[in-house]
Amino acid sequence: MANTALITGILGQDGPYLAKYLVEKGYKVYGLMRRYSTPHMDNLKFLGIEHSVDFIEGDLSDEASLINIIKNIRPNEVYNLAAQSFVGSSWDQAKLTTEVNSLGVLYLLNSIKFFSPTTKFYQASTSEMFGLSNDDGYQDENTNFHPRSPYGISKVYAYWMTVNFRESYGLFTTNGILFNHESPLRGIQFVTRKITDGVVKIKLGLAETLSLGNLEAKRDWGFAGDYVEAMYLMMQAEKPDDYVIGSGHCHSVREFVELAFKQVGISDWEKYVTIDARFKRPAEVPHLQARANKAFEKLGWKPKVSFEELVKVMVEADMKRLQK
Ligand code: NAP
Ligand code: F7E
Repeated sequence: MANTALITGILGQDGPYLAKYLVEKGYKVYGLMRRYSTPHMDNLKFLGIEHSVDFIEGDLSDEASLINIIKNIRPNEVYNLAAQSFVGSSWDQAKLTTEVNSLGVLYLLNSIKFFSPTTKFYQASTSEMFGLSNDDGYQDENTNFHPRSPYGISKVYAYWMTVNFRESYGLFTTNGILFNHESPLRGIQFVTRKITDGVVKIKLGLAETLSLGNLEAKRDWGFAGDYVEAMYLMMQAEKPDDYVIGSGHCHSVREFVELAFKQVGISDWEKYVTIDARFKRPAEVPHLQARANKAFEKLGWKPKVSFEELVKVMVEADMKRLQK
């Protein structure tokens, strides 16, 4: 019988990449989505897999909906990708962020514990948990957490709850501590996609300027398609464990902007970029850079798409979309 997987957050960025990856491996994939008046299937359509997923309605803030889903499907694997994932909004919507990102994980873990204890569980943990912690310039599985936003804090709770269900009840639960990963499916609010969309609009004469916040923040950016493979590999490991996933390379927002403009043939980019305090964070995470040696060695995982290729792919995709 085919392996079954439930993916929460199926309509976001990572959900469609993971669904495609698992479908190609022969999995039957269920996708949990909220109730919408009009569901937005664009990301699944972009990858051509909107007909390969069985959709189930549920919400991470509604425990009973999760219990029913786990009880009825009893999937082999649950990938919990659903979240209020935008750091910038988490100060203004701290309660919602906590309910979905922290309590939602507790609800899912309890549903598995009581109704399907052999189900393996993947938690979408994040480099935002490290925040200010940056001992030698890198972060790995031994780095302390010092989150800087309600988002980061909500994910620390979920991280430890995932560890605790493993230690307390012997469940197969694993944390992927993923550093920033992007793609043409990235939400438009996140800085990379905001930049590639804005740069292409300027090139096509559809916009005059691009407003950004802190250009000096540094991130370890990779390609989402590479990172979902790491999620799968963690779930196939003999023993459940927690892994940092990132490229090990770090670039500033400024470098991303410069490269994106260069991609469309604009070198005097400064004259198009304005700084707007509204896009600055009350507390910034200045520098994230992964030391992902554990994943390289134990999972045999390696990222394939470089920073330069990522910028190129994203700019090209926005150009194609906006030229239509
Ligand atoms: P995303 O594009 O924002 O997708 C998140 C998904 O969660 C969306 O489809 C959203 O539904 C869904 N969702 C939100 N609230 C929900 C609720 N109450 N019940 C059910 N579903 C809900 O995020 P992503 O970039 O794919 O990231 C996937 C996961 O990895 C997230 O948990 C994120 O926090 C984490 N993460 C991301 C990165 C990264 O760089 N991308 C790095 C580390 C960790 P709608 O489509 O209706 O909004
Ligand atoms: O910001 C700076 C901003 O919103 C990156 C999520 O997927 O990755 C993501 O969180 C940096 C920050 O991503 C703008 O201050 C400057 O330093 O693209 P972002 P994020 O906050 O790193 C982690 C790993 C996750 O887990 C999250 O779910 O860029 N920045 N100017 C800006 N950021 C935005 N959004 N908009 C600006 O105008």
